[in-house]
Amino acid sequence: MPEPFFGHPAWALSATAALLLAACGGSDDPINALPQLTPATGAALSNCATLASGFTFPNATIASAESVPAGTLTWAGAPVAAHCLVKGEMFRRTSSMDGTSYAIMFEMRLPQDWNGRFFYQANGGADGVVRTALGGGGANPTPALTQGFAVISSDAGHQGQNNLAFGVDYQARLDYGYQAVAKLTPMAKALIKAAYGKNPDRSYIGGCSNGGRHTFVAMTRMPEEYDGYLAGAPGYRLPLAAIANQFGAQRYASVATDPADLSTAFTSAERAMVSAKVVAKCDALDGATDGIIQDVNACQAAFDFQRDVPTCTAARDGTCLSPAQKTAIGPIFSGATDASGKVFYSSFPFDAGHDAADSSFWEFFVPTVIDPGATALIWSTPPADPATFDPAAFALNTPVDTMLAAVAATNATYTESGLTLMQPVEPTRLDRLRNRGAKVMVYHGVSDPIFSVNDTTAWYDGLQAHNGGDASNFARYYRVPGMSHCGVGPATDQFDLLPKLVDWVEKGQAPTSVIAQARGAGNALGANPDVPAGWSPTRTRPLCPYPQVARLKPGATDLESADSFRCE
Ligand SMILES: [Ca+2]
Repeated sequence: MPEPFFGHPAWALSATAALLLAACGGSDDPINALPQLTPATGAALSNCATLASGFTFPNATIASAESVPAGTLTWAGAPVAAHCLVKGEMFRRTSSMDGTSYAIMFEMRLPQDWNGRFFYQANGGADGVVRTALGGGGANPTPALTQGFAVISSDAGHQGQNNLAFGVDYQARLDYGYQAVAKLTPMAKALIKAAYGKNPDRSYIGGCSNGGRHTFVAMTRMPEEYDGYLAGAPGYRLPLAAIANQFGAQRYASVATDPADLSTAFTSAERAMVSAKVVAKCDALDGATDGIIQDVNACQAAFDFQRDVPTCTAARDGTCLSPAQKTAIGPIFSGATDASGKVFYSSFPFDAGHDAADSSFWEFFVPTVIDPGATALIWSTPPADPATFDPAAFALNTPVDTMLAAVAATNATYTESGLTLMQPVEPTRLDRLRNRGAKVMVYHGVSDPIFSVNDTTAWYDGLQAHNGGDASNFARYYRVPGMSHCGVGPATDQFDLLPKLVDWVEKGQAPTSVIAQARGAGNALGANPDVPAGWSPTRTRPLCPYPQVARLKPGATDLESADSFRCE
């Protein structure tokens, strides 16, 4: 069973987890030319079993190393290539704070036919699970392992997907925040050298959601360790996003007809109705009436939530929103605010995917079950007591200013705040990474209900500004209209940016548009339930490097093909 959205299920409880330019920049300009890194060259694995006993690294213990024949695992119905599976752990210890035994558990999958590259699979959610080290990512048709990468995956230093109580242990907080990646990276490179006789020629890190956050953190804390950074839906300000989501829960609670079910505040039918109104207003702005809103910015200017969504004059019936609903829900889109009225996280754009298959999970379940535990147990100083913690009561009754203060606080024990240990350090200042020839690619779904694409756009705008108005010679950013969190939504959500990133890093071939495909009926990775019935199941679209927008070519008529569109 593949894990098609590994940014996704880690946040999810198991029951719901099943859901989930083109300016060439400085390269033509000798004054501003960036160094060109050399391509990786492959090698063959000499021996697998000896890695169990023959490899040593400080603070690391190898538990097992065993050969995995081709086809033992499959991805999208295709066999995963023969490889060596190494399992181990680093920094085993017993916490003096909660008495728990902690370690950074990991697995590495080392392909028999190696391409000379290392891929750090940064996982989603609150980590806590060693997910299969395939380097799948999003709805990627070919996992990194099958592409020939040596791949590592870890639990980031604590066990239990739904166990947020690890946050009481300060070291476990730090490992989750940024230290697990820093500790595992040199070990992984050394293990690769032991397996193949040389270090990886090129190293990459990527993931979606919290995996995108790990990637952003590595961009700023480890600019020398990785040559390519591939971040999806980066929750790079995860604590603020989680508090914003609890702000949303408080607003929803004010209009929920069933206090035990926040989705009664903004039902599936109502969310679909809002998206239909957005589509009616914005779809054609890109030249194609095709259910996809490519011109995100023009849409935000054209669509007015208060004006363009019908206001109920009688009982709610799914075709309108009551005045009280509009009052409650409007600020969730315009951006959660603190007591002073300041937006502390981000606005969310209006788009076609507000009723995506995962939207109810993120909007109504996560903010009362997962966000509060993360806020109070992992990021707050001091943490709440896990034994008596009531997530829903915390989320619905705690003023957001209290939460914001707690995640920014420190004391003698928790000497780094939740914000500090989770967030990248000055993420718009990537000079060290840039100047050594490393590259960055980022993607984000416009309908993402948990981490706002607008927050990522604000990051990229800041990066552009820091680089004289154009960062495209080392960092490119792709918005995916209609896509929800790391996948699904009425979108072309299947694409593979990793080979594009490799070509950029190692050959200097900067990516332009990237072809994405819908996962309609019959897709090998499983159908996306949000693909509209009127679409070809294999509809394609170009993803355009921001700020470009895909527009219908003059005279083009085939709305199912990327060939009909161009990035402008
Ligand atoms: Ca359109």
